[in-house]
Amino acid sequence: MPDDRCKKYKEYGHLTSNSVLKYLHGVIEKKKAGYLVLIDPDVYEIERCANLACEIERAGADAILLGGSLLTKDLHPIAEGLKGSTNIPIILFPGDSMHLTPHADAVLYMSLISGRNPNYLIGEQVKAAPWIQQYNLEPIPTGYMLIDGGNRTTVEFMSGTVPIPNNKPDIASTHALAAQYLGMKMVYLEAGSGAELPIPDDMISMVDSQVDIPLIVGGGIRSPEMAARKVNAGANFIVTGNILEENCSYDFMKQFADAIHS
Ligand code: 1GP
Repeated sequence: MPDDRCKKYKEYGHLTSNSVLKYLHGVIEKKKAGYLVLIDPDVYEIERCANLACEIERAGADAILLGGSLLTKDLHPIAEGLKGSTNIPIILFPGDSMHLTPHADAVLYMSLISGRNPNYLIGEQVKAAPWIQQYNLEPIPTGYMLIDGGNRTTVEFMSGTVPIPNNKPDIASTHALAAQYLGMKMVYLEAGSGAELPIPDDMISMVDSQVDIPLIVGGGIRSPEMAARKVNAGANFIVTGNILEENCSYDFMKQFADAIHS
């Protein structure tokens, strides 16, 4: 059963426009930076989704990202459970073109621009396009960049791409600039879920200085203090996934939200 306390959050009507991208820009304007909680559908039980979404919203997160590199469960009921109990956007974060559901508001329409695998540059996007249209999802064109996080991650293995070395901020920033010139609306600097090393601050700063589009940073962010440092370096959105799988308490999520928003 969903937590009753969520009803009051429904009434706030955070989504005043139909555009999730506009909403995300509004978050940056109002709060400087936003907090995105990543839910890996393979990790959470369906029964927990309603309460979990409610807790994430109450804790102050700005949106829920739903997805992962690998999907072994039925995404539809999980997304439906989350969406039915929160008023913050559910944004799909798909590992490939099969990871889509109509029970979401938007999808990060990503091209893995750090790699040279045509399937993740354009192949999966072509396969996904008719389903995004049919499901009436808002696509948010995103330049997705994998950066070496010190260990091999699922996304590296599944995509068959080589990450950008984490001591090469110039390579990252030129990729981000290319993403902006190609018309992408966001850049995602990804160290990989469970990365030993998060995206370095100097890389975030250099990318931030090069592009005007919002910068999402995720992978290996384990503490509110670390999240705040990434915001100070120039991140517009912080993603946490793994660490909440170990401790998804309201208090811990709130600490992240507060650190990111302040
Ligand atoms: C992974 O960036 C996200 O795609 C989040 O990473 O699970 O390490 O927080 P973590």
